[in-house]
Amino acid sequence: MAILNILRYPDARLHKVAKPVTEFGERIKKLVADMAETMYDAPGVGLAASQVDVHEQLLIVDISETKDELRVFINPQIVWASAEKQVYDEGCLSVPGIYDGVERPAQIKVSALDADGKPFELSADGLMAVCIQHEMDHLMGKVFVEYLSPLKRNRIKAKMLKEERGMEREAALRAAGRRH
Ligand code: K1U
Ligand code: ZN
Repeated sequence: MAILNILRYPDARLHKVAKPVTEFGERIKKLVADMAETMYDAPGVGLAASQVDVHEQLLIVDISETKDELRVFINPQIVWASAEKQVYDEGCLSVPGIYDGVERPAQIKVSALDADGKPFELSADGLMAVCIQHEMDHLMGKVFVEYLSPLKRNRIKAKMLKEERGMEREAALRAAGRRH
């Protein structure tokens, strides 16, 4: 298994639209295992393949306290969504440190394939419903900050770019230190 690099907003690759998975086998099993290790290490409660620069329709979720209830959704589709909405303070491993309210349907029914390519349906509410919808947005190239006002989004973008420059400076200093 391996810990994968999580793309950080505003990386343009986060806006790519994922393609359906068409072949099931060892490559998908390894991707799921690597994504799970990456999500638990972060830590997070969900992760979409798009966030690790794999633009295929695969997402994982584990909202359990014990971190032993991993769910895999491949080629997911929302087949029903409630008229009732809920607002949840969402976070994102691609936008670390930022949490803000997003309104979404409170209950959903999703159809998807599991890691073996077997179809299933799941009804979800609460955090599970939030998380699945958030991860499905990633597969469509959408990051949750796009639900926020342009003012908030631009502030977040500026903060993330400043942090990125800081990380690049630190990496350059470390590399220079290794040369001397
Ligand atoms: O980046 C992601 O898509 C994962 C994201 C999922 C999510 C969480 C909350 C609302 C909507 C979507 C995260 O996991 S952010 C981190 C987080 O919420 C968390 C981390 C540790 C323990 C519990 C939650
Ligand atoms: Zn996210």
